[in-house]
Amino acid sequence: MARPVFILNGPNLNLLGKRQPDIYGRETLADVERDCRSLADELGLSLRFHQSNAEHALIDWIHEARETAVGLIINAGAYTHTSIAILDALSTCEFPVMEVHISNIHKRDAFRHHSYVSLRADGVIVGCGTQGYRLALRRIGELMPDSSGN
Ligand code: CA2
Repeated sequence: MARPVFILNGPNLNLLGKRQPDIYGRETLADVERDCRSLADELGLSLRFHQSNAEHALIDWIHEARETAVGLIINAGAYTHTSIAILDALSTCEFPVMEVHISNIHKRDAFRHHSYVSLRADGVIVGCGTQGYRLALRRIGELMPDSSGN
């Protein structure tokens, strides 16, 4: 079985497509997962896709990923701006880490401008809507050791 790419989603992202469509769009998290799975098949990658509102659950999945995964994509939600614990967990990972935000956090409240996750992320995609997850997945594909990408 191929080693997977983990896609982790933090607090309130289970509400995607159900509230604030002006900021986060109309796609649900299930739509995002479906589209990522279809792209992963195309790229020959296997996927683990999770969401939790609990910081410790995200940290436990990062620990699992560090033993089993080839890459990780994370939208840590509001924990992005607060969680040194998530940064510490990500800092133990040796594979590519991509950070995704659906909205452009730099166009929003000042407290969203700083990201602890960015201190470890190899790449950051903001403001591209839910397409950002697929862009991040393509980037992880490019960074695979047997890929011809940069
Ligand atoms: O833009 C993003 O992806 C964020 O990570 C989303 C977080 C926010 O705290 C970050 O600053 C930026 C919030 C996730 C809440 O998601 C919802 C989705 C639909 C309806 C309500 C909340």
